[in-house]
Amino acid sequence: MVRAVVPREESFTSPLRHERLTARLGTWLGACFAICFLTGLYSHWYYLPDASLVPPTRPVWGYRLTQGLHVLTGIAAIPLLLAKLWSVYPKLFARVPWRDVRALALHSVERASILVLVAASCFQLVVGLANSAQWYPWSFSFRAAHYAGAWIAIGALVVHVAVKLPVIRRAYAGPVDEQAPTEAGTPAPGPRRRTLLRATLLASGVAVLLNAGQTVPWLRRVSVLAVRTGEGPQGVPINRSAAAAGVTETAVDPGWTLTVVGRRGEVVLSRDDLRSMEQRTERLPIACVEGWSASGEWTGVRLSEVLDRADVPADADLRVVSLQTRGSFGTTVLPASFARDDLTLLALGLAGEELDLDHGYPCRLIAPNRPGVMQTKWLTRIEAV
Ligand SMILES: Nc1nc2c(c(=O)[nH]1)N[C@H]1C(S)=C(S)[C@@H](COP(=O)(O)O)O[C@H]1N2
Ligand SMILES: [Mo]
Repeated sequence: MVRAVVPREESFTSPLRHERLTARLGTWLGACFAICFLTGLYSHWYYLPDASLVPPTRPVWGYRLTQGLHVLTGIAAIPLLLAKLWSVYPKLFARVPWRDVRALALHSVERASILVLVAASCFQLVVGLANSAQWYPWSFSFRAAHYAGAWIAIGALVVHVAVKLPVIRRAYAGPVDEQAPTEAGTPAPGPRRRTLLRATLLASGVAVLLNAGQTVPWLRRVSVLAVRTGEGPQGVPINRSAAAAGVTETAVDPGWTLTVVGRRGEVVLSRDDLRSMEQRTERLPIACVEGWSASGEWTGVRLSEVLDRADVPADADLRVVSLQTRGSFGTTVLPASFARDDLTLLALGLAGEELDLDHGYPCRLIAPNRPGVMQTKWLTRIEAV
């Protein structure tokens, strides 16, 4: 008989499971989700087509910080979410009030909203983690799906907190462990809820430490789980290599030129032309949307000086085109405020050396406070849009 095998909510008797624990786990999880959501929105800003609302170019490490926080709070959320699901899963077996239509309706709405919350949260964390590992076992657009998932998760979270507010208040009215003695007059044996709460927070902290080295240089040696160690030619990791982008021949062609299209036709610059202009060195980070970041000493020409040579209007946004023949990110749009920033370079060198082929030789874009994915390598053409 089914009844004999399917447990009931009351079948789960661990005294660790309690709204006092669930509420506290929920607070930490909610904080992680809030930071993830806000930093994710910030990142999304860079992809908006609206030219009137352009992200700022300062601080230069802004995107590095927000993207690092985004990925690390997402990682911290995983142990918290697992512990929280463990603390409430007996509710899956709660009795359904079949006979009372009103109660049944309420029950169903509540269940459906929790299903949406749990599904969206799991989806966001799994897909986000896979993306930070550069693993795309799906065919949908990561960015579109992760963005839609974020609104669903955060919307369901707000509803959830509103619905549970009375429970949350009650849960916080006292400490996580009641001091109530058992029948025998002694505290219940076994671990206490406080211990479980601390262990979960510790697990989150360790998970963060094991990954943070991909963006915090002095944690590199601790972060054995980090997908990017921070190693790479000239002290910066490589995202897509020249071979993967299909530029190994075109990029080293001695006849390479950069074409800059301005108001009165185009200006064609060789590498020697660029070399003969004033060379500047700026320390700017590459902050990849996958969560790793690294700072580099880039040397090259100020982009605005090149644009002036070609008579490009000061308020023009630019289309920046690379030699790349395969895959995405070969072309990006650079807003005028970034193009005209004094720190924005057409880099020819990195760490005092000629730019490595995999870092974008012969010439790459590097701008302050900009997602790594938009720091286009192996440039061939720049034009006003
Ligand atoms: N043409 C081109 N430029 C590109 C890419 C690319 O795939 N093609 N990848 C971008 C991404 S996702 C990042 S994070 C940075 C990484 O630069 P690096 O490999 O020099 O560290 O380059 C960006 N520039
Ligand atoms: Mo990236």
